[in-house]
Amino acid sequence: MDCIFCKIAAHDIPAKTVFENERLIAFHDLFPQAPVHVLIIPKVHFSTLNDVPQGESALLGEMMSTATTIARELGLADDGYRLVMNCGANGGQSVFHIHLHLLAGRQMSWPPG
Ligand code: DGP
Repeated sequence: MDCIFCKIAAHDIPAKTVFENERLIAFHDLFPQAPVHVLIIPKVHFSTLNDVPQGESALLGEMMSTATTIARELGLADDGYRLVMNCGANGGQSVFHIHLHLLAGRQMSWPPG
């Protein structure tokens, strides 16, 4: 499958990795939208949130809790940060391998664009 994030997960193409275990890998976004912009992805391929079966909900929870761990480790927890997962075309998703955005280092606005 020609998926850029599968290739990053397999270490076939480089990324600035900040966390890795058997199920997840997290790395800096190539086109950062904030001073800190990290992507947390599962190593297994799901194109969108719609494709994640209920039985895999623990994986989504682990992505979220890993984001909080990374935020703490990068010293972002006290000032705050934003976690975003875009789903599908209207959600603004451009890479079709699910990923959680961790954005920090500036004041976020609301509503998002
Ligand atoms: P989204 O629009 O929610 O699908 O976010 C995809 C993000 O992936 C976007 O912020 C840019 C980032 N991205 C795309 N290609 C690469 C890549 O090859 N390496 C890294 N590190 N990030 C990428």
